[in-house]
Amino acid sequence: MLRLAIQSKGRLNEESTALLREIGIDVDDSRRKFLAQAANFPLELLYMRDDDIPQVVSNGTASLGIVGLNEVAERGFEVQVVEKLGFGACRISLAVPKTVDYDGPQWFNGKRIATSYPNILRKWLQEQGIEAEIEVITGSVEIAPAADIADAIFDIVSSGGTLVSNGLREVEKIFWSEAVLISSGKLSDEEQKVLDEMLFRFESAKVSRHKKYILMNLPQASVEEATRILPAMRSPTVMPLAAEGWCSMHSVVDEADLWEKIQQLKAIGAEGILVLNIDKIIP
Ligand code: PRT
Ligand code: ZN
Repeated sequence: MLRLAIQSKGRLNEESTALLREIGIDVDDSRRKFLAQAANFPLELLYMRDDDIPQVVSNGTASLGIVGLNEVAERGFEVQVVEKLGFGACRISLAVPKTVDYDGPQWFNGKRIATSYPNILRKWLQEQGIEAEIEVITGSVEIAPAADIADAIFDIVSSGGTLVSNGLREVEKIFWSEAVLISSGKLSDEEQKVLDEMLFRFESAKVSRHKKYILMNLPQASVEEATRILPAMRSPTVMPLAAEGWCSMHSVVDEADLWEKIQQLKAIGAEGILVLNIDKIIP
């Protein structure tokens, strides 16, 4: 049985459980127990605050965890980052009141900076040779300058809206984060097998995301051109139609290119184009 620690509530909780569901692991978090077992996979879920996840993984209480890379870097516990999960993207930045005449990192010399990420900040200040005072606060860091607790802040930014609404300006982007799967690095052979199966499924989920299945009727004479437009995984499937000189072509296309490809296909005579969602692709 493999134990995976995930955030019990907060920004990463929903997407962590959605990702597990996407790879076919049934998680029932309706009762929000501290510890819950997946119905159809040898996985046990440990629900906790994100701050504690790096520690429980490093000490082996859980073999795996899903947490922001920011927490991994800040806490400093020894864990392995197994996989980037592609959600929870954010950065940790230095921001100053928008009225400040900011002239580069040296501005921070002698200033007070409020943050919940003192370790990441300290490291950056040292690298830059800046002497500043770090004020550790755990919530509502963005109000620190207005409350005269600090001259600047070092906090998580995603859209930037929170900074703007607090009269702050992002001046240095220092650390980039997203949700990651971490491991204690001390898995038994059996646990490793379960992890390998999860990674295989993650890969399939990643490949299937933003892909569409496309099929159309095509004049036989346009097959070569259409194959250039739709390269597919190996090569598109072409099947004859009852109508002479026509065939049906099936392929997979990136959602981002979909409309451009459809235009190109129509231009070479494609008709009756169907676009379908893909549930899974097993490469
Ligand atoms: O209770 P628990 O300790 O588990 O949760 P928490 O309150 O510590 O964390 P939570 O749920 O807020 O965030 C969990 C993780 O989500 C973080 O550690 C990051 O890895 C990631 N993440 C992604 C974010 C954001 N985006 C984010 N925007 N975490 C926080 N924010 C906050 C930020 O602190 C600031 O207040 O959102 C505000 C900024 O957002 P914008 O969009 O206005 O720039
Ligand atoms: Zn937290």
